[in-house]
Amino acid sequence: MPLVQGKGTPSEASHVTRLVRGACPHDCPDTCATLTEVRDGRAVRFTGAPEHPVTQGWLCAKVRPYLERVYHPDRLLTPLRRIGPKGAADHWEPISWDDAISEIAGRWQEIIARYGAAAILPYSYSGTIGVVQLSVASRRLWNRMGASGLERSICGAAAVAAVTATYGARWAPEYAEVLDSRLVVLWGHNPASTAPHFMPLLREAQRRGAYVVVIDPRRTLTARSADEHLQPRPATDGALALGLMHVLFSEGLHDEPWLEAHSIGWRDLRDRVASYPPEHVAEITGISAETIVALARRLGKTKPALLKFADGVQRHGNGGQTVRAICSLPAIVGQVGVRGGGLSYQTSDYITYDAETIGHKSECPPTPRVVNMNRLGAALTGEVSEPPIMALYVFNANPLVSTPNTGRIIQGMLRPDLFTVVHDLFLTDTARYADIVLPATSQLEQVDFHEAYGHRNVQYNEAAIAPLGESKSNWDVMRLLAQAMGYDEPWLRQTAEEVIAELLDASRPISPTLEGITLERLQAEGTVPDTIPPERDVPFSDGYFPTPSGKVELRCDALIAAGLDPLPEYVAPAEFANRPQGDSRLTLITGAAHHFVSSSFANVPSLIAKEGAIPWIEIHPDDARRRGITAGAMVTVSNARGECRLRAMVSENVAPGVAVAPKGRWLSLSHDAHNVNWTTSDALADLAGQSTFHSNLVEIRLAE
Ligand SMILES: Nc1nc2c(c(=O)[nH]1)N[C@H]1C(S)=C(S)[C@@H](COP(=O)(O)OP(=O)(O)OC[C@H]3O[C@@H](n4cnc5c(=O)[nH]c(N)nc54)[C@H](O)[C@@H]3O)O[C@H]1N2
Ligand SMILES: Nc1nc2c(c(=O)[nH]1)N[C@H]1C(S)=C(S)[C@@H](COP(=O)(O)OP(=O)(O)OC[C@H]3O[C@@H](n4cnc5c(=O)[nH]c(N)nc54)[C@H](O)[C@@H]3O)O[C@H]1N2
Ligand code: SF4
Ligand SMILES: [Mo]
Repeated sequence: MPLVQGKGTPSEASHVTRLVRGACPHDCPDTCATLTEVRDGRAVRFTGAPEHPVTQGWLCAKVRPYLERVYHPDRLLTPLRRIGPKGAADHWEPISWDDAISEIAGRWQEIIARYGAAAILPYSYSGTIGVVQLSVASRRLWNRMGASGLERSICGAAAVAAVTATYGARWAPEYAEVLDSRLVVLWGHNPASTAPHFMPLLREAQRRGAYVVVIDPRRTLTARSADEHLQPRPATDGALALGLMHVLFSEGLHDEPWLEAHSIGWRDLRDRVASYPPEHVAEITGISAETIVALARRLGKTKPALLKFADGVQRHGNGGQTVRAICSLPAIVGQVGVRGGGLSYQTSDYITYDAETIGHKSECPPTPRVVNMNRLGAALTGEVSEPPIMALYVFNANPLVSTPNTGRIIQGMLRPDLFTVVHDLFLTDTARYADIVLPATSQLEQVDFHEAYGHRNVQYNEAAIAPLGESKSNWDVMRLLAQAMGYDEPWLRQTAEEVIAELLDASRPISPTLEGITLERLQAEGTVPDTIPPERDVPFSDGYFPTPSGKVELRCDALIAAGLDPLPEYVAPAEFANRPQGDSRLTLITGAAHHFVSSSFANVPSLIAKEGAIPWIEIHPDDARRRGITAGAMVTVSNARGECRLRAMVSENVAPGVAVAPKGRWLSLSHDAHNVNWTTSDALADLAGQSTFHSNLVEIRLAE
C-alpha cells in the first residue's frame, strides 16, 4: 500500500492524504498495527492494518473510535497550576512549559536537599506500554536522580514470577496455533474482551472440532460460546488444578516419560496432590467431583491440549500458588513443546533488552528503596518514612481510579506537604490532586517502539499528527526535566528515535530474536516479526527450559527464598479464611470492562454509552431477592475500606455469593464520586508483591 497518495475528486486534489503506520499502545496482548489517515494535518480515519498477522485489518470495540479520544474536547492543551484546594475540578491556571518545568525542578531540588532523592516517587503503569514512553521513561531520569523505585506489581507480577519459576521463560505460541488444538482450556481469562483477536481463531478451532472449556466464576462473553463452563468459587483455582492432577496421576493419565525427561519434582507433586481427591476439591471449589474427574480425563486423553490464561485469575491473596498449580498441568499431560498444545500465557521473553541501555543504572546512584505500587495510599500516609514521600510524579497511570483502596490514596494525596505532578492527556481524577498538571500527547502524536505480550512481532509507531496544543510525550518532558535538574548525560537528551536505535543495537547481541531488526527497517516496514528459528517455533519443543535445573520445575526450590512452598499448594487468601458462620458478604470481582482499558477510554462518550451510562454490578437473583434488590435498583457496595454506589444487574451470569463490577469507572463521572476500588484491598499476594483486587468481600444493600 502506498504510504503517500493524492486522493479523489478534482476539488480535493490539493489535499494530500497520508497513511501513517502505528501501533496500538494500550495494555492489551494483541498490540495491533494501526493505520492513520491524515489530511491537512488532521487524523481523519483510524483503522487496523490488513497485513498484520494478528490485527488482520480490524480493531476492537474500544479502539475503533480512537479519534474520539484523540480529539476529545477535554484534552489538556497546556500545563496547569493548581490555585485552589487539592481535588477540585476547576481551580487551575494555565502556565507556560518554562514555568512548569522550572517550578517542578525547583521543588524537587529543595526536597532532595532536605530529604534526599528517595523522597521523590515516580508512579507509572500502563497508559502506554511502549518501550520508550513507558520502559525507558520509567527508568532513566529516576535512576539518575536516585529516586525511590516502584515495585510494578499491580497487574500480573505473581503470574510472571510463577510461570518463570516453573518454565524459565514466558514463551508462548502464536494465537493461530490454536487451530491445531483439540482441547482448549481458558482459565480465568476473558479474551473476548481482553485479547479480541484470539476469538475468531478460537471459533475456527471449535468449528474444526476443538472442545473449549472456560473456567471463570462469571459467565463472561468468552464463556458464552464455550462447550463447557466451570464456575469455581473465587480463589479456589489452585485447589481445582491440584484436584485435576490428583485424577491424572491416580488414573495413570500423566505422561511419565516426558516428566522423567523434562521436569523435576513430579513425584513430589504427585505426593502433594494425593491430598486433593475430587470429593475434597469439590467442597473447596463448589464444582462437583464428577465434573472434576471428567475434565481431568478429557485433559489426559485429548491432545493437543492448550491451556491459556492471563492475569485476572491471579489477582488474589493466593495468586502465586494458584498460577504455579495451573501452569503445571500442561507438563503433567506432556503437552509442552507440542504444536497446538502447551501453555499460552505471554510472549514477553522472546526479546531480551539490554537493561543497561534501558536504565543506564551503572552510571547512577543505587535505588534507595522500592515502594510497592499497590500500597500507594499506605506509602503516602506513613508506611514509608525516613524519608517520607514528599513528591509524587504520576504518568501513564490513574491511581485514584485503578489502584486499590482509593480512600487511603486520597488521604495521602490531600497531604498539604506533598508536591504532586501528573502528566496525562486528561484532567483525570488523579490529576485533580496535583499541584502541576502536564499535557500528554496521544499515540498519534508521538514516536515509540512496541513489543507485544501476546504475539511475536515488534512494531514502530510513527507520529501521525503534530502534538495537540502544547502537549508533549513522556520522554520529551523527561528530557526537559533532566536539563532543568542539571543532568547532562547524553542518554537523557536522545530523541525517541535515537533511544530505539541504541536499544536495538545494544540488545541484538544478547537477543537473537532481534537479528535483522533495525530502526530503519521498522520505519520502512512498520511491523517486523521476531527472528525465531524454526526449531523454536513451538515453544520449548527443543526441550530447553531456562530454569536453574534446565527442566520444568514442578518443585521449585528457588521459591523457598520468596517464602513459598516449593510445590504448588492451595491456601485460601486471608480475606476468605475463617469467615464467620452465616457470613452474607459477597466476593466482588472487578475485572476488565469490555469497552475500556482500565480507566483509559472511560471518559469517551460513545464507549460510556455502550458500557452503560451508570456503572453497574451483576448479582445473582437469589442474592438480589434476599436483599430486596430488583433489576436496575441502585445498591450500595461496601466494606470496612469504603463503598460505592452501582446499578444492580440481576443475572445468572454470576453464581450466588459472587458479584461482578468491571474496573475503570472515573470517580468524577460517577454520581457518588466513588468506584469499586474504594472497596478493594491493598493487601499483597503470596508472591511478587502482587495486587489482590478480587479477594474482596463486600456487603451489598439497596441504596437509600
Ligand atoms: N476490554 C479490556 N481489555 C483489557 C483490559 C481492560 O480493562 N478492558 N485490561 C488489560 C489488562 S491491564 C490486563 S492485565 C488484561 C487482563 O486480561 P484477563 O485476565 O483476560 O481479564 P480480567 O477481566 O482481568 O480477568 C479475567 C477473568 O478472570 C476472572 N476471575 C477473577 N477471579 C477469578 C478466580 O478466582 N478464578 C477464576 N477462574 N477466574 C477468576 C474474571 O471473572 C474475569 O472474567 O486485559 C487487558 N485487556
Ligand atoms: N478493581 C480493579 N482495579 C484494577 C484492576 C482490576 O482487575 N480490578 N486491574 C489492574 C491492572 S491489570 C492494571 S494493568 C492497572 C492499570 O492501571 P493504570 O496504569 O493506572 O491504567 P489506567 O487507569 O488506564 O490509566 C492510564 C492513564 O495513562 C494515561 N496515558 C495514556 N497514554 C499516555 C501517555 O503517553 N503519556 C501519559 N503521561 N499518560 C498517558 C491515560 O490517559 C490514563 O489516564 O489497573 C489495575 N486496576
Ligand atoms: S486494545 Fe488490543 S485489540 Fe484493541 S486495538 Fe489495541 S491492541 Fe488491538
Ligand atoms: Mo493489567
